[in-house]
Amino acid sequence: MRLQEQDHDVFRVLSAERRRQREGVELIPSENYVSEAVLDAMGSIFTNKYSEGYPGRRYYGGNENVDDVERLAQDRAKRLFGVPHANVQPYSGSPANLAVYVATCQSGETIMGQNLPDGGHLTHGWKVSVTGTYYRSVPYHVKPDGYIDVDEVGRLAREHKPKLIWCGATAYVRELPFEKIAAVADAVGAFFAADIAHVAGLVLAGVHTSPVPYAHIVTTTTHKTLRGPRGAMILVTEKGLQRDPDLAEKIDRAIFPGLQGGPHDHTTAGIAVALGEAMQSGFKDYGRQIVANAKTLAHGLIERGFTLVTGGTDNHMMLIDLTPGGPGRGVFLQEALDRVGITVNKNTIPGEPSSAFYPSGIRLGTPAATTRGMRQPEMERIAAWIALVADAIKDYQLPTDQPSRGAVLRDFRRAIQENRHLEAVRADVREFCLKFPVAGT
Ligand code: DSN
Repeated sequence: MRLQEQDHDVFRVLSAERRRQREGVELIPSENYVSEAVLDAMGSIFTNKYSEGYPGRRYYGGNENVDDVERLAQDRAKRLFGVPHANVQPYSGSPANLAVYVATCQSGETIMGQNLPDGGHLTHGWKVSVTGTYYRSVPYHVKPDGYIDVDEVGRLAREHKPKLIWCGATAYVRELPFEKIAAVADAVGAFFAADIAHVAGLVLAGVHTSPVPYAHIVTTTTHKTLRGPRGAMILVTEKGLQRDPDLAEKIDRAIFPGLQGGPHDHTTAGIAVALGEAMQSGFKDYGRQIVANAKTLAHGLIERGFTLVTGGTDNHMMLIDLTPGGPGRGVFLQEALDRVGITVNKNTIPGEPSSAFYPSGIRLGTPAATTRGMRQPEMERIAAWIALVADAIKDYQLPTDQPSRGAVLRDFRRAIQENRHLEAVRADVREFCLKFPVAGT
């Protein structure tokens, strides 16, 4: 029996999500829309199988087809990125990154990564992640201009002698300085891991530097600019194998049996399909268009009076700094944009004056909109809508005393529901979006 007949409750929610994706503009820079082919693989019977181990070395029978699909994914990853080893089993980015620690460090040893409020990722040593509690984390920062402070990376590395240094970010709008940070890591004898979760698709399209010549290990999720299913990969480079000939084996053992059990074979199949898509010549055009769209959107926002961290973007993403209107206002703009069908996320900005829950920035980007076929003229329209929405809520301020925040937010939520201008924008956004179909919706 199909879902529609069997389970009305789940089907109803799924239908609502289809409508949300179809009728709204997705600007969260870590999200994307997969193809029908990736959806087919993800929804396939590969989900029925257990296959602990690796191709040819499994702990269960009946894995001849899983072996083939996993080898396909590995081979495509190796060819695309130009690396000798790929592990495609991590359930997602966080376990992939954790495996890098397990393979290279002992608990309590020193590691370095970009500070989370400065755009870094939780798993690069932030204090509430196990990567910041099981290891001694020494974070590095961005400079007042928003660019990574490479001099500080060098200073801290010489002082603290880390075992592992990360370069990669979750909210960084400029080219990642792989070569410079690799030089620091090499000088102090640290492993250098590049986390390219956000920019993997841009690397393949040739619009972002590849870390492969510089890093020992590269991790990436597969669902962002790479446009595959939710999953991750760990790549070991030639440089990594020169540093430690057992590094690939250590990474594989860290994933299984170190951290995970059976791989999600339907996801592996989806990753293989997405990597096949990334091998097509059109993928380079896609990557170039993501960046062209981001630059147009950034320009359109700046023209309308917004302040952007670093003053623009080199990649797929931008960060609006809302502090000129008051600290902690990200929540208002995120929710007001949600109201009109434009999805973004509130985010800390470097030097955040408020908090992670009530941050002062908005993070937005173009990978998903670009997949839909939106181009520069559409980015102009989106910038105009964002400005209109921001103007409609400009008088809302986050109270500094926490107890009054609930009341202000309740008033705000009621007001944006009742606002007729926002209702009109919602209708325009819906009509606009229906011209750009989304696979699976
Ligand atoms: N939280 C993800 C992102 O949105 O960038 C990264 O883990």
